[in-house]
Amino acid sequence: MALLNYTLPTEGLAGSFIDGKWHWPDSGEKLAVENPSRREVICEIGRGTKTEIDLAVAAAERARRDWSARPASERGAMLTELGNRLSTHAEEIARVLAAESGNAVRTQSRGEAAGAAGVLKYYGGVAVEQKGETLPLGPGIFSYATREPLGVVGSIIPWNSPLQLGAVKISMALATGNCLVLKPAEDAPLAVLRLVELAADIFPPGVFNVVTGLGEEAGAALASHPGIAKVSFTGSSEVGKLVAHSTADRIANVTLELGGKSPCIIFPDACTPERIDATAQGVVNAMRFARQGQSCTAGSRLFVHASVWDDLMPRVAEKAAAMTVGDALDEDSDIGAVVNAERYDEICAFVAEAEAQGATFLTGETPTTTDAGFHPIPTILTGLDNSWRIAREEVFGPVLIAIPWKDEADMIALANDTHYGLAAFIFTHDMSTIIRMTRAIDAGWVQVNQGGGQIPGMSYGGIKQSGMGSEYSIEGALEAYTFRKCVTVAI
Ligand code: TXE
Repeated sequence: MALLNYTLPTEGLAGSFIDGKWHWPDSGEKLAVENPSRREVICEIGRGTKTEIDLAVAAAERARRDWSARPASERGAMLTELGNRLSTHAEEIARVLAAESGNAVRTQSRGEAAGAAGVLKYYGGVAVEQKGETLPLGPGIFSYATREPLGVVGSIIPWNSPLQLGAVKISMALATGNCLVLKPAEDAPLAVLRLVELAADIFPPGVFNVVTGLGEEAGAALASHPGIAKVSFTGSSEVGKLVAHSTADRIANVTLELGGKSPCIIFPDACTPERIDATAQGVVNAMRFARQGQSCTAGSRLFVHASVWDDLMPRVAEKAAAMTVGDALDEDSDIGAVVNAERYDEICAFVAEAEAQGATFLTGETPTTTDAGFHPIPTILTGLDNSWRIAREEVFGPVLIAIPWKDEADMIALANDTHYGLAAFIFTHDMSTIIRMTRAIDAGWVQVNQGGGQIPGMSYGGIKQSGMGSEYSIEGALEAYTFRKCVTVAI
Protein backbone atom coordinates (compact mmCIF):
# COMPACT_ATOMS: atom_id res chain seq x y z
CA MET A 1 0.00 0.00 0.00
CA ALA A 2 1.48 3.30 -1.03
CA LEU A 3 0.87 5.43 2.01
CA LEU A 4 2.20 8.96 2.11
CA ASN A 5 5.23 7.85 0.07
CA TYR A 6 5.56 4.92 2.41
CA THR A 7 5.20 1.25 1.59
CA LEU A 8 4.18 -1.13 4.33
CA PRO A 9 5.57 -4.66 4.55
CA THR A 10 2.28 -6.21 3.43
CA GLU A 11 -0.44 -4.60 1.36
CA GLY A 12 -2.20 -2.23 3.78
CA LEU A 13 -1.38 -4.53 6.68
CA ALA A 14 1.54 -4.82 9.04
CA GLY A 15 2.24 -7.75 11.26
CA SER A 16 4.87 -8.57 13.81
CA PHE A 17 8.54 -9.21 13.09
CA ILE A 18 9.70 -12.42 14.77
CA ASP A 19 12.91 -14.37 14.25
CA GLY A 20 13.85 -12.29 11.20
CA LYS A 21 10.51 -12.76 9.42
CA TRP A 22 7.21 -10.91 9.18
CA HIS A 23 4.50 -12.76 10.99
CA TRP A 24 0.74 -12.43 10.84
CA PRO A 25 -1.19 -13.61 13.97
CA ASP A 26 -2.74 -17.06 13.56
CA SER A 27 -6.04 -15.57 14.74
CA GLY A 28 -5.99 -13.23 11.72
CA GLU A 29 -7.28 -10.47 13.99
CA LYS A 30 -6.42 -6.89 13.09
CA LEU A 31 -6.33 -3.46 14.69
CA ALA A 32 -6.93 -0.26 12.75
CA VAL A 33 -4.38 2.57 12.91
CA GLU A 34 -6.06 5.93 12.46
CA ASN A 35 -4.66 9.28 11.35
CA PRO A 36 -5.90 11.53 14.21
CA SER A 37 -5.70 14.68 12.10
CA ARG A 38 -8.16 13.28 9.57
CA ARG A 39 -9.87 10.49 11.49
CA GLU A 40 -9.25 8.01 8.69
CA VAL A 41 -7.81 4.52 8.89
CA ILE A 42 -4.38 4.42 7.29
CA CYS A 43 -3.35 0.85 7.99
CA GLU A 44 -4.28 -2.32 9.82
CA ILE A 45 -1.85 -4.12 12.07
CA GLY A 46 -1.87 -7.63 13.45
CA ARG A 47 -3.46 -8.04 16.88
CA GLY A 48 -0.65 -10.08 18.37
CA THR A 49 -1.30 -11.82 21.68
CA LYS A 50 0.52 -14.13 24.08
CA THR A 51 1.03 -16.57 21.18
CA GLU A 52 3.19 -14.08 19.28
CA ILE A 53 4.95 -12.94 22.45
CA ASP A 54 5.86 -16.58 23.21
CA LEU A 55 7.27 -17.02 19.69
CA ALA A 56 9.24 -13.78 19.89
CA VAL A 57 10.69 -14.51 23.34
CA ALA A 58 11.70 -18.01 22.19
CA ALA A 59 13.43 -16.57 19.10
CA ALA A 60 15.26 -13.99 21.23
CA GLU A 61 16.30 -16.67 23.69
CA ARG A 62 17.80 -18.77 20.86
CA ALA A 63 19.71 -15.75 19.53
CA ARG A 64 21.05 -14.27 22.73
CA ARG A 65 24.20 -16.30 23.45
CA ASP A 66 25.63 -15.72 19.99
CA TRP A 67 24.65 -12.06 20.09
CA SER A 68 26.19 -11.33 23.48
CA ALA A 69 29.41 -13.13 22.50
CA ARG A 70 30.02 -10.85 19.53
CA PRO A 71 32.49 -7.99 19.93
CA ALA A 72 30.77 -4.85 21.21
CA SER A 73 32.24 -2.99 18.25
CA GLU A 74 30.34 -5.29 15.86
CA ARG A 75 27.06 -4.73 17.67
CA GLY A 76 27.74 -1.00 17.69
CA ALA A 77 28.47 -0.96 13.96
CA MET A 78 25.06 -2.53 13.29
CA LEU A 79 23.30 0.16 15.33
CA THR A 80 25.26 2.84 13.50
CA GLU A 81 24.23 1.28 10.18
CA LEU A 82 20.58 1.38 11.27
CA GLY A 83 21.01 5.02 12.30
CA ASN A 84 22.48 5.82 8.88
CA ARG A 85 19.63 4.08 7.08
CA LEU A 86 17.12 5.97 9.20
CA SER A 87 18.83 9.25 8.27
CA THR A 88 18.56 8.33 4.59
CA HIS A 89 14.84 7.60 4.93
CA ALA A 90 14.14 10.31 7.52
CA GLU A 91 11.71 12.38 5.47
CA GLU A 92 9.53 9.45 4.47
CA ILE A 93 9.44 8.12 8.02
CA ALA A 94 8.72 11.57 9.48
CA ARG A 95 5.60 11.68 7.30
CA VAL A 96 4.44 8.29 8.53
CA LEU A 97 5.04 9.47 12.08
CA ALA A 98 3.03 12.65 11.53
CA ALA A 99 0.18 10.68 9.97
CA GLU A 100 -0.12 8.12 12.76
CA SER A 101 0.76 10.18 15.85
CA GLY A 102 -0.64 13.61 14.97
CA ASN A 103 2.71 15.27 15.69
CA ALA A 104 3.15 18.05 13.11
CA VAL A 105 5.67 17.14 10.45
CA ARG A 106 7.48 20.49 10.36
CA THR A 107 7.74 21.22 14.06
CA GLN A 108 7.90 17.70 15.52
CA SER A 109 8.11 14.62 13.34
CA ARG A 110 11.13 15.64 11.26
CA GLY A 111 13.00 16.45 14.46
CA GLU A 112 11.98 13.12 15.96
CA ALA A 113 13.22 11.14 12.95
CA ALA A 114 16.56 12.97 13.13
CA GLY A 115 16.69 12.51 16.91
CA ALA A 116 15.98 8.77 16.63
CA ALA A 117 18.80 8.38 14.09
CA GLY A 118 21.05 10.34 16.47
CA VAL A 119 20.23 7.98 19.35
CA LEU A 120 21.06 4.88 17.24
CA LYS A 121 24.36 6.41 16.12
CA TYR A 122 25.25 7.50 19.66
CA TYR A 123 24.76 4.00 21.07
CA GLY A 124 26.49 2.56 18.00
CA GLY A 125 29.54 4.58 18.97
CA VAL A 126 29.54 3.99 22.71
CA ALA A 127 28.74 0.26 22.61
CA VAL A 128 32.49 -0.40 23.04
CA GLU A 129 32.35 1.35 26.43
CA GLN A 130 30.90 -1.75 28.11
CA LYS A 131 33.90 -1.85 30.40
CA GLY A 132 34.43 -3.81 33.59
CA GLU A 133 36.42 -3.27 36.78
CA THR A 134 39.44 -4.78 38.50
CA LEU A 135 40.21 -4.96 42.21
CA PRO A 136 43.79 -4.88 43.55
CA LEU A 137 43.67 -7.58 46.22
CA GLY A 138 47.40 -8.35 46.54
CA PRO A 139 49.91 -10.73 44.94
CA GLY A 140 48.06 -14.03 45.42
CA ILE A 141 44.69 -13.10 44.10
CA PHE A 142 43.14 -11.16 41.24
CA SER A 143 39.58 -10.04 41.01
CA TYR A 144 37.63 -8.45 38.18
CA ALA A 145 34.05 -7.79 37.14
CA THR A 146 32.57 -7.78 33.67
CA ARG A 147 29.34 -6.09 32.57
CA GLU A 148 27.08 -8.87 31.30
CA PRO A 149 23.79 -8.51 29.42
CA LEU A 150 20.68 -9.54 31.35
CA GLY A 151 19.26 -11.75 28.57
CA VAL A 152 16.01 -11.09 26.73
CA VAL A 153 14.59 -7.61 27.28
CA GLY A 154 10.91 -6.74 26.78
CA SER A 155 10.27 -3.10 25.90
CA ILE A 156 6.90 -1.38 25.74
CA ILE A 157 6.60 2.08 24.22
CA PRO A 158 3.83 4.69 23.92
CA TRP A 159 2.58 6.69 20.95
CA ASN A 160 3.77 10.22 21.79
CA SER A 161 7.37 9.77 20.56
CA PRO A 162 7.20 6.25 19.15
CA LEU A 163 10.18 6.40 16.82
CA GLN A 164 12.52 8.12 19.24
CA LEU A 165 11.54 5.79 22.09
CA GLY A 166 11.76 2.79 19.79
CA ALA A 167 15.30 3.84 18.89
CA VAL A 168 16.19 4.30 22.57
CA LYS A 169 14.88 0.87 23.59
CA ILE A 170 16.47 -0.91 20.61
CA SER A 171 19.81 0.81 21.15
CA MET A 172 20.07 0.31 24.89
CA ALA A 173 19.15 -3.38 24.75
CA LEU A 174 21.21 -4.33 21.71
CA ALA A 175 24.31 -2.22 22.43
CA THR A 176 24.68 -3.98 25.79
CA GLY A 177 24.37 -7.47 24.24
CA ASN A 178 20.76 -8.23 25.12
CA CYS A 179 18.13 -9.45 22.66
CA LEU A 180 14.86 -7.60 22.41
CA VAL A 181 11.11 -8.05 22.06
CA LEU A 182 9.54 -4.64 21.47
CA LYS A 183 5.84 -3.85 21.67
CA PRO A 184 4.93 -0.54 20.05
CA ALA A 185 1.77 1.37 20.96
CA GLU A 186 -1.30 0.22 19.06
CA ASP A 187 -2.09 3.85 18.13
CA ALA A 188 1.27 4.59 16.47
CA PRO A 189 3.24 1.48 15.45
CA LEU A 190 3.97 2.28 11.79
CA ALA A 191 7.14 4.38 11.96
CA VAL A 192 8.63 1.72 14.24
CA LEU A 193 7.63 -0.99 11.77
CA ARG A 194 9.31 0.97 8.99
CA LEU A 195 12.43 1.08 11.15
CA VAL A 196 12.15 -2.69 11.53
CA GLU A 197 12.08 -3.02 7.75
CA LEU A 198 15.31 -1.05 7.58
CA ALA A 199 16.84 -3.21 10.30
CA ALA A 200 15.67 -6.56 8.94
CA ASP A 201 18.89 -7.51 7.14
CA ILE A 202 21.25 -5.85 9.62
CA PHE A 203 20.72 -7.91 12.76
CA PRO A 204 20.79 -11.72 12.97
CA PRO A 205 17.34 -13.34 13.23
CA GLY A 206 15.87 -13.30 16.72
CA VAL A 207 18.06 -10.48 18.05
CA PHE A 208 15.40 -7.90 17.50
CA ASN A 209 11.67 -8.81 17.44
CA VAL A 210 8.57 -6.65 17.36
CA VAL A 211 5.05 -7.73 18.29
CA THR A 212 2.14 -5.42 17.50
CA GLY A 213 -1.00 -5.62 19.60
CA LEU A 214 -2.98 -4.21 22.48
CA GLY A 215 -1.43 -3.26 25.80
CA GLU A 216 -3.63 -5.48 27.92
CA GLU A 217 -2.98 -8.46 25.60
CA ALA A 218 0.48 -8.39 23.98
CA GLY A 219 1.87 -5.80 26.44
CA ALA A 220 0.75 -7.61 29.57
CA ALA A 221 1.93 -10.96 28.16
CA LEU A 222 5.37 -9.46 27.50
CA ALA A 223 5.69 -7.81 30.93
CA SER A 224 4.76 -11.02 32.73
CA HIS A 225 6.67 -13.47 30.52
CA PRO A 226 9.00 -15.70 32.57
CA GLY A 227 11.59 -15.61 29.77
CA ILE A 228 11.93 -11.83 29.96
CA ALA A 229 14.84 -10.85 32.21
CA LYS A 230 14.11 -7.15 32.11
CA VAL A 231 11.19 -4.93 31.19
CA SER A 232 11.72 -1.39 30.01
CA PHE A 233 8.45 0.51 29.96
CA THR A 234 7.53 4.05 28.91
CA GLY A 235 3.91 5.08 29.38
CA SER A 236 1.36 5.97 32.03
CA SER A 237 2.06 5.67 35.76
CA GLU A 238 -1.02 3.48 36.03
CA VAL A 239 0.31 0.85 33.62
CA GLY A 240 3.84 1.37 34.95
CA LYS A 241 2.62 0.12 38.33
CA LEU A 242 1.05 -2.97 36.71
CA VAL A 243 4.33 -3.67 34.90
CA ALA A 244 6.29 -3.23 38.14
CA HIS A 245 3.96 -5.71 39.88
CA SER A 246 4.48 -8.35 37.20
CA THR A 247 8.25 -7.97 37.27
CA ALA A 248 8.24 -8.04 41.09
CA ASP A 249 6.42 -11.37 40.96
CA ARG A 250 9.43 -12.99 39.33
CA ILE A 251 12.17 -10.59 40.58
CA ALA A 252 12.90 -9.32 37.06
CA ASN A 253 14.74 -6.08 36.41
CA VAL A 254 12.57 -3.10 35.42
CA THR A 255 13.04 0.42 34.11
CA LEU A 256 10.06 2.78 34.17
CA GLU A 257 9.73 6.12 32.42
CA LEU A 258 6.32 7.42 33.43
CA GLY A 259 4.47 10.70 33.51
CA GLY A 260 5.26 14.18 34.80
CA LYS A 261 3.75 17.43 36.02
CA SER A 262 6.86 19.56 35.71
CA PRO A 263 7.18 23.04 37.19
CA CYS A 264 8.40 25.94 35.07
CA ILE A 265 9.62 28.71 37.37
CA ILE A 266 10.14 32.33 36.39
CA PHE A 267 12.33 34.76 38.35
CA PRO A 268 12.06 38.52 37.78
CA ASP A 269 15.55 38.86 36.23
CA ALA A 270 14.46 36.64 33.31
CA CYS A 271 11.90 39.27 32.37
CA THR A 272 14.03 42.33 31.71
CA PRO A 273 13.14 44.08 28.42
CA GLU A 274 16.02 42.30 26.63
CA ARG A 275 15.16 38.85 27.99
CA ILE A 276 11.40 38.74 28.29
CA ASP A 277 10.69 37.60 24.75
CA ALA A 278 13.15 34.68 24.97
CA THR A 279 11.69 33.74 28.35
CA ALA A 280 8.13 33.74 26.97
CA GLN A 281 9.28 31.55 24.08
CA GLY A 282 11.10 29.28 26.51
CA VAL A 283 7.88 28.80 28.48
CA VAL A 284 6.00 27.89 25.28
CA ASN A 285 8.76 25.43 24.33
CA ALA A 286 8.95 23.93 27.82
CA MET A 287 5.17 23.37 27.80
CA ARG A 288 5.56 21.46 24.51
CA PHE A 289 2.58 23.26 22.98
CA ALA A 290 3.88 22.14 19.58
CA ARG A 291 3.55 18.52 20.72
CA GLN A 292 -0.07 19.12 21.80
CA GLY A 293 1.41 19.01 25.30
CA GLN A 294 1.81 15.24 24.86
CA SER A 295 5.21 15.06 26.43
CA CYS A 296 6.08 13.61 29.80
CA THR A 297 8.60 16.42 30.43
CA ALA A 298 6.12 19.25 29.62
CA GLY A 299 6.54 22.22 31.95
CA SER A 300 2.80 22.29 32.58
CA ARG A 301 2.77 24.19 35.89
CA LEU A 302 4.04 27.74 35.39
CA PHE A 303 5.13 29.65 38.53
CA VAL A 304 5.64 33.33 37.66
CA HIS A 305 6.98 35.88 40.12
CA ALA A 306 4.12 38.30 40.83
CA SER A 307 6.26 41.34 39.99
CA VAL A 308 6.61 40.24 36.33
CA TRP A 309 3.24 38.51 35.87
CA ASP A 310 1.61 41.42 34.00
CA ASP A 311 4.58 41.74 31.64
CA LEU A 312 5.17 38.07 30.93
CA MET A 313 1.76 36.40 30.82
CA PRO A 314 0.30 38.40 27.89
CA ARG A 315 3.41 37.53 25.88
CA VAL A 316 3.18 33.82 26.68
CA ALA A 317 -0.55 33.82 25.89
CA GLU A 318 0.03 35.68 22.63
CA LYS A 319 2.72 33.24 21.49
CA ALA A 320 0.58 30.22 22.35
CA ALA A 321 -2.50 31.65 20.67
CA ALA A 322 -0.52 32.50 17.52
CA MET A 323 0.41 28.87 16.88
CA THR A 324 -1.26 27.36 13.84
CA VAL A 325 -3.26 24.26 14.71
CA GLY A 326 -3.99 21.93 11.81
CA ASP A 327 -3.34 18.71 9.90
CA ALA A 328 -0.07 17.18 11.08
CA LEU A 329 1.06 16.73 7.46
CA ASP A 330 0.43 20.37 6.59
CA GLU A 331 3.69 22.33 6.52
CA ASP A 332 1.87 25.35 7.98
CA SER A 333 0.85 23.53 11.16
CA ASP A 334 2.75 24.29 14.34
CA ILE A 335 0.48 21.97 16.30
CA GLY A 336 -1.07 18.77 14.96
CA ALA A 337 -3.59 16.44 16.57
CA VAL A 338 -3.98 14.53 19.82
CA VAL A 339 -3.50 10.82 19.22
CA ASN A 340 -7.04 9.49 19.71
CA ALA A 341 -10.58 10.24 20.86
CA GLU A 342 -10.01 8.95 24.38
CA ARG A 343 -7.04 11.24 25.02
CA TYR A 344 -8.82 14.18 23.37
CA ASP A 345 -11.98 13.71 25.46
CA GLU A 346 -9.84 13.51 28.58
CA ILE A 347 -8.26 16.90 27.81
CA CYS A 348 -11.74 18.38 27.23
CA ALA A 349 -12.89 16.97 30.58
CA PHE A 350 -9.89 18.39 32.48
CA VAL A 351 -10.44 21.89 31.08
CA ALA A 352 -14.22 21.81 31.55
CA GLU A 353 -13.80 20.71 35.15
CA ALA A 354 -11.29 23.50 35.91
CA GLU A 355 -13.57 26.05 34.26
CA ALA A 356 -16.50 24.84 36.39
CA GLN A 357 -14.31 25.16 39.48
CA GLY A 358 -13.66 28.82 38.60
CA ALA A 359 -10.39 28.89 36.62
CA THR A 360 -9.84 31.83 34.26
CA PHE A 361 -8.68 31.48 30.65
CA LEU A 362 -5.67 33.61 29.65
CA THR A 363 -5.99 32.03 26.22
CA GLY A 364 -7.89 29.10 24.74
CA GLU A 365 -11.28 27.72 25.59
CA THR A 366 -12.90 24.49 26.70
CA PRO A 367 -12.46 22.27 23.65
CA THR A 368 -15.45 20.33 22.44
CA THR A 369 -15.50 16.84 21.05
CA THR A 370 -15.27 16.88 17.29
CA ASP A 371 -16.01 14.62 14.34
CA ALA A 372 -13.09 16.15 12.46
CA GLY A 373 -9.49 15.66 13.63
CA PHE A 374 -8.60 15.79 17.31
CA HIS A 375 -7.10 19.27 17.21
CA PRO A 376 -6.73 20.87 20.65
CA ILE A 377 -6.35 24.60 21.23
CA PRO A 378 -3.40 25.92 23.28
CA THR A 379 -4.92 26.88 26.60
CA ILE A 380 -3.57 28.77 29.61
CA LEU A 381 -5.53 28.77 32.84
CA THR A 382 -5.05 30.70 36.04
CA GLY A 383 -6.95 31.40 39.26
CA LEU A 384 -6.88 27.81 40.39
CA ASP A 385 -5.96 25.87 43.47
CA ASN A 386 -3.16 23.35 43.70
CA SER A 387 -5.59 20.77 45.06
CA TRP A 388 -7.61 20.69 41.81
CA ARG A 389 -7.27 17.69 39.53
CA ILE A 390 -5.87 19.83 36.69
CA ALA A 391 -3.02 20.94 38.97
CA ARG A 392 -2.20 17.44 40.17
CA GLU A 393 -2.70 15.04 37.26
CA GLU A 394 -0.94 14.84 33.92
CA VAL A 395 -3.33 16.39 31.38
CA PHE A 396 -1.24 15.35 28.36
CA GLY A 397 -2.71 18.17 26.30
CA PRO A 398 -1.68 21.76 25.45
CA VAL A 399 -2.98 23.07 28.77
CA LEU A 400 -0.72 25.23 30.92
CA ILE A 401 -1.71 26.31 34.40
CA ALA A 402 -0.15 29.56 35.63
CA ILE A 403 0.35 30.48 39.29
CA PRO A 404 1.83 33.77 40.61
CA TRP A 405 4.32 33.56 43.49
CA LYS A 406 5.97 35.99 45.92
CA ASP A 407 7.72 33.92 48.56
CA GLU A 408 10.41 31.56 47.27
CA ALA A 409 9.99 28.96 50.00
CA ASP A 410 6.22 28.79 49.42
CA MET A 411 6.74 28.49 45.67
CA ILE A 412 9.27 25.64 46.10
CA ALA A 413 6.84 23.82 48.38
CA LEU A 414 4.09 24.11 45.76
CA ALA A 415 6.42 23.11 42.92
CA ASN A 416 7.42 19.97 44.82
CA ASP A 417 3.87 19.21 45.93
CA THR A 418 3.35 16.56 43.26
CA HIS A 419 3.87 12.82 43.11
CA TYR A 420 5.87 13.30 39.90
CA GLY A 421 9.56 14.25 39.62
CA LEU A 422 10.60 14.10 35.99
CA ALA A 423 11.67 17.56 34.82
CA ALA A 424 11.79 21.21 35.89
CA PHE A 425 12.45 24.46 34.03
CA ILE A 426 13.97 27.50 35.71
CA PHE A 427 14.28 30.90 34.11
CA THR A 428 16.86 33.14 35.79
CA HIS A 429 20.32 34.41 34.94
CA ASP A 430 21.56 34.57 38.51
CA MET A 431 24.02 31.76 39.23
CA SER A 432 23.22 31.51 42.94
CA THR A 433 19.51 31.22 42.17
CA ILE A 434 20.20 28.55 39.55
CA ILE A 435 22.19 26.44 42.01
CA ARG A 436 19.75 27.01 44.89
CA MET A 437 16.76 26.11 42.74
CA THR A 438 18.27 23.08 41.02
CA ARG A 439 19.06 21.73 44.52
CA ALA A 440 15.58 22.51 45.84
CA ILE A 441 13.39 21.07 43.08
CA ASP A 442 12.66 17.32 42.98
CA ALA A 443 13.33 16.38 39.35
CA GLY A 444 15.54 14.12 37.27
CA TRP A 445 16.24 16.83 34.69
CA VAL A 446 16.42 20.59 35.29
CA GLN A 447 16.64 22.91 32.29
CA VAL A 448 17.71 26.51 32.81
CA ASN A 449 16.53 29.23 30.42
CA GLN A 450 15.42 26.72 27.80
CA GLY A 451 12.85 24.05 27.05
CA GLY A 452 14.68 21.57 24.85
CA GLY A 453 14.43 17.84 24.13
CA GLN A 454 16.49 14.87 25.30
CA ILE A 455 20.14 14.72 24.32
CA PRO A 456 21.99 11.47 23.51
CA GLY A 457 24.69 11.05 26.12
CA MET A 458 22.79 12.86 28.86
CA SER A 459 21.02 10.51 31.28
CA TYR A 460 17.27 11.05 31.35
CA GLY A 461 14.86 9.68 33.94
CA GLY A 462 12.62 10.66 36.81
CA ILE A 463 12.18 10.23 40.53
CA LYS A 464 9.05 9.67 42.65
CA GLN A 465 6.21 8.28 40.50
CA SER A 466 7.88 9.48 37.31
CA GLY A 467 9.83 6.26 37.28
CA MET A 468 13.15 4.60 37.88
CA GLY A 469 16.28 4.13 35.81
CA SER A 470 17.67 6.45 33.18
CA GLU A 471 17.87 6.37 29.41
CA TYR A 472 19.78 8.09 26.59
CA SER A 473 23.27 7.51 28.03
CA ILE A 474 25.75 4.65 28.11
CA GLU A 475 25.85 4.97 31.92
CA GLY A 476 22.08 4.48 32.06
CA ALA A 477 22.33 1.49 29.71
CA LEU A 478 25.07 -0.17 31.75
CA GLU A 479 23.21 0.33 35.02
CA ALA A 480 19.85 -0.81 33.69
CA TYR A 481 20.64 -3.46 31.05
CA THR A 482 23.66 -5.29 32.47
CA PHE A 483 24.76 -6.95 35.68
CA ARG A 484 28.24 -7.18 37.17
CA LYS A 485 29.70 -10.66 36.97
CA CYS A 486 32.49 -10.75 39.55
CA VAL A 487 35.39 -13.18 39.25
CA THR A 488 38.00 -13.96 41.88
CA VAL A 489 41.13 -15.81 40.71
CA ALA A 490 43.74 -17.31 43.07
CA ILE A 491 47.09 -16.95 41.32
O1 TXE B 1 -0.80 5.02 28.06
P1 TXE B 1 -0.51 3.50 28.35
P2 TXE B 1 -2.10 5.64 27.38
C1 TXE B 1 0.40 9.14 30.16
C2 TXE B 1 -0.38 10.37 29.74
C3 TXE B 1 -1.54 9.79 29.01
C4 TXE B 1 -1.80 8.56 29.84
C5 TXE B 1 -2.55 7.45 29.19
O2 TXE B 1 -0.82 11.05 30.88
O3 TXE B 1 -2.65 10.64 28.97
O4 TXE B 1 -0.53 8.10 30.18
O5 TXE B 1 -1.99 7.12 27.92
C6 TXE B 1 0.93 -0.40 26.70
N1 TXE B 1 0.49 -4.11 30.23
N2 TXE B 1 1.46 8.82 29.23
O6 TXE B 1 -3.34 5.02 27.91
O7 TXE B 1 -1.80 2.75 28.42
C7 TXE B 1 0.23 0.26 25.53
O8 TXE B 1 -0.18 -0.71 24.58
C8 TXE B 1 1.53 -3.80 29.44
C9 TXE B 1 2.77 9.34 29.55
O9 TXE B 1 -1.95 5.59 25.93
O10 TXE B 1 0.40 3.46 29.51
C10 TXE B 1 1.33 1.18 25.02
O11 TXE B 1 2.23 0.43 24.23
N3 TXE B 1 1.50 -2.79 28.55
C11 TXE B 1 3.82 8.66 28.78
C12 TXE B 1 2.02 1.63 26.31
O12 TXE B 1 1.67 0.65 27.30
C13 TXE B 1 0.37 -2.05 28.47
C14 TXE B 1 3.52 8.38 27.36
C15 TXE B 1 1.60 3.00 26.84
O13 TXE B 1 0.21 3.00 27.01
C16 TXE B 1 -0.74 -2.32 29.29
C17 TXE B 1 2.17 7.86 27.18
C18 TXE B 1 -0.66 -3.41 30.20
N4 TXE B 1 -1.66 -3.73 31.01
C19 TXE B 1 1.20 8.14 28.10
N5 TXE B 1 -1.69 -1.42 29.00
C20 TXE B 1 5.21 9.19 28.91
N6 TXE B 1 5.92 8.75 29.94
O14 TXE B 1 5.70 9.93 28.07
C21 TXE B 1 -1.21 -0.60 28.05
N7 TXE B 1 0.04 -0.98 27.71
